[in-house]
Amino acid sequence: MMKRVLTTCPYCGVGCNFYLDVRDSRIVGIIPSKSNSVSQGRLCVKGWHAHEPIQHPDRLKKPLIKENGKFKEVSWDFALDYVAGRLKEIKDKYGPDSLAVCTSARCTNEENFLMMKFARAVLGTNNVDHCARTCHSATVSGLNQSFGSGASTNSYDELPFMDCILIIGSNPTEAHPIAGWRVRTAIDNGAKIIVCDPRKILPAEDASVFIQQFPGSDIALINAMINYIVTENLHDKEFIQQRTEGFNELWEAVKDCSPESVKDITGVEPALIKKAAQLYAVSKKACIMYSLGMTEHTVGTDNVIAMANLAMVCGQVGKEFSGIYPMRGQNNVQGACDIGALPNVYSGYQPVTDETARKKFEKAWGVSLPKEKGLTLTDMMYKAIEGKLKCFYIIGEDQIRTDPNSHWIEKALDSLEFLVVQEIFMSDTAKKADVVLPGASFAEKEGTFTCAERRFQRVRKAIEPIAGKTDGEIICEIAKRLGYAMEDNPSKVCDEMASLTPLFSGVSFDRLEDNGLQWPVHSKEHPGTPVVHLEKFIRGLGKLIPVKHKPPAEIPDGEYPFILTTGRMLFHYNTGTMTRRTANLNREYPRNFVQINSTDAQRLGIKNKLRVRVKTRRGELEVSAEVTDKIKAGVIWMPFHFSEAPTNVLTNNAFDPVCRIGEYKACAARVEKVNS
Ligand SMILES: Nc1nc2c(c(=O)[nH]1)N[C@H]1C(S)=C(S)[C@@H](COP(=O)(O)OP(=O)(O)OC[C@H]3O[C@@H](n4cnc5c(=O)[nH]c(N)nc54)[C@H](O)[C@@H]3O)O[C@H]1N2
Ligand SMILES: Nc1nc2c(c(=O)[nH]1)N[C@H]1C(S)=C(S)[C@@H](COP(=O)(O)OP(=O)(O)OC[C@H]3O[C@@H](n4cnc5c(=O)[nH]c(N)nc54)[C@H](O)[C@@H]3O)O[C@H]1N2
Ligand code: SF4
Ligand SMILES: [Mo]
Repeated sequence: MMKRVLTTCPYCGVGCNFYLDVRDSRIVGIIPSKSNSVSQGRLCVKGWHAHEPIQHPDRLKKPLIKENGKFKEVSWDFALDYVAGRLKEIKDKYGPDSLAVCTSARCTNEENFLMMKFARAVLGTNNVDHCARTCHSATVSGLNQSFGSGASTNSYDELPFMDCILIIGSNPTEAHPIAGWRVRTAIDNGAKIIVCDPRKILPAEDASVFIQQFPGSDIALINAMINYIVTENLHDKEFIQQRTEGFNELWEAVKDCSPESVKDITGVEPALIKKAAQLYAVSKKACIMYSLGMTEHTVGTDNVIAMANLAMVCGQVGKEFSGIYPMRGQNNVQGACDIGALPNVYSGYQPVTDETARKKFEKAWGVSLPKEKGLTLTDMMYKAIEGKLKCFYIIGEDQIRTDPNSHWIEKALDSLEFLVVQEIFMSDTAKKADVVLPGASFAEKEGTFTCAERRFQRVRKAIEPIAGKTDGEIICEIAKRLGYAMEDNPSKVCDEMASLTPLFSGVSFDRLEDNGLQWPVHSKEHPGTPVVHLEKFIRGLGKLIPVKHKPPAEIPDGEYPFILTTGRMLFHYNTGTMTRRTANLNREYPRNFVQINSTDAQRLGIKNKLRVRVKTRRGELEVSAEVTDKIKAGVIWMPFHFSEAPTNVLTNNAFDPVCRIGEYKACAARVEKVNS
């Protein structure tokens, strides 16, 4: 039997669509969708190979329970009874807030909704969070303060028509390739590109201005741009007057921040900052694309606010062909936030502390709900170490490999009384669990993902769940054993989400058949919203908020003289549980490495491809060196996709005080030659 099933890519937040080619219950290939508005017949190399890991022999197929340190296969009934029993026991003994859940941005909206409902209505806690904490939580907290909404303001299809694209802390060619293709088209159409990145990423080759600043100096850089723009009278006075508040306070904070004054902090020539500022300010159609280079800092929230200030001062937001594109990472991280897999909000960002919102959910779910905000993922780890958090139920996230400072995370997980991990592969975090429940991949379920341009798109089932159940069904079965019935049909869960969420009350499966829908979707007739903040910002007036440069939590010194920054590469995806099991992808980059500038390498006697030791105050690793001029002198860079040489033993678990994101993008490190 042959069939082709249209679905959405399980990797990055761009949201490309393709057909899974199924023959006799085996998925044998991928065919891009030409009619999908996001991908328009294109896919990147990961998308083209997305079918390979699905039926890999390493897939988890049976529930596992640990006995005397070893996993034993058990039946579904046994495992689910056991999990439900332990959850109840811990809740009765220590209270509901001794439990926490982590949902998965790799799973569907419907599964995330079920999991946040499970935490709140069944366990009775708001302790629910997911990997957005490590990723774009600064976007949500920053843009929310500036605009009243933390999502992308505009759509991908505007990118090719921009006159100017400011790319800062984002590597679209590798991390969001089909958005990167639109940037390429813009360049071909004559757009001017400004790249601000400690590394010479591909778009920098074609940039009109390439600014290679030190990691962690972005507020100084942006404030200097604003200073120059206002000093040269290039700001949009009408926009500032009519659409924003707080200009005087902002000016007070940036008036002494000239491009010359920030040279030592940023390591950038003032003339380059001026050129970039002028280009962005005077271009008719200009936008900002940013990502983790801005968010993963102890000043992540302030970094995002600084960018929003820049856009508003120049009037480059609130209209078509402008705006701010936070390049959301995971396939469904936008959605996991939107449906309320966060400790402070229900779906559609309705605060749990808002009496009216809470009453609405209590009525719909027939239970009383917790009134206080729950713990962020970051704080769950602290509470585990303090002995206050006893139990953690994690779906599709590998904290040991992906949270900063792995040794500390291991200590936190070891402090728990009970850890459940629902996974498709035996991740390092799953190895620590008391119970491992085998989940189902994107190809085994119905549902929706929401991509980085706020677009709901369908995910469709091509084969039966390999381990017998979808992630959503597993949650519902545990809920049932705890005495609470939840609807598990994905289309009906979507309807329930819509009925409780004004932001996307018009969304239902039947309306997503063609190209999905971009929220806000206020009613069944509403066509969706490609550009937000058009006449006014969601919060009313846009808020200009003064922010000032603060150095990263750890700065270089004699012992640790380099700034280590980390990130991703085209061929691998996060922990690599899937891309490392994809032959053609793993062939390209089978092992970890560190990029180091050639002058630094020469000084230390380090040669290309030879082994070096990278050390920080938290750990050390041996990897090979990639000697290159693409990285700024004084800075080193590592990817984090390799569990055999796990980069996060090095990174710093210092956090942004507002959004609690970790500082993956700047810590102090040393590099030594390994004599062998
Ligand atoms: N191929 C691939 N694609 C992915 C992923 C993947 O693992 N692999 N992961 C997905 C996920 S979860 C996410 S969140 C996105 C992330 O997408 P991106 O944020 O674009 O990816 P990163 O490589 O983490 O970082 C982007 C850039 O920030 C720069 N940078 C480092 N420090 C600083 C700094 O202090 N300031 C500035 N301005 N720039 C800095 C880096 O040099 C890098 O070029 O990608 C998604 N797409
Ligand atoms: N050093 C460093 N570390 C970082 C970052 C960085 O820039 N530098 N970036 C951070 C960012 S932005 C992110 S988003 C995190 C990502 O961190 P994670 O979310 O931990 O990484 P992933 O590899 O995307 O996948 C999580 C797990 O989900 C499983 N999975 C996939 N699909 C499904 C499914 O359908 N069901 C179930 N049950 N499981 C599934 C995979 O097997 C994998 O083990 O990493 C963070 N860590
Ligand atoms: S760009 Fe992102 S969504 Fe598109 S095929 Fe590549 S990984 Fe998948
Ligand atoms: Mo991410």
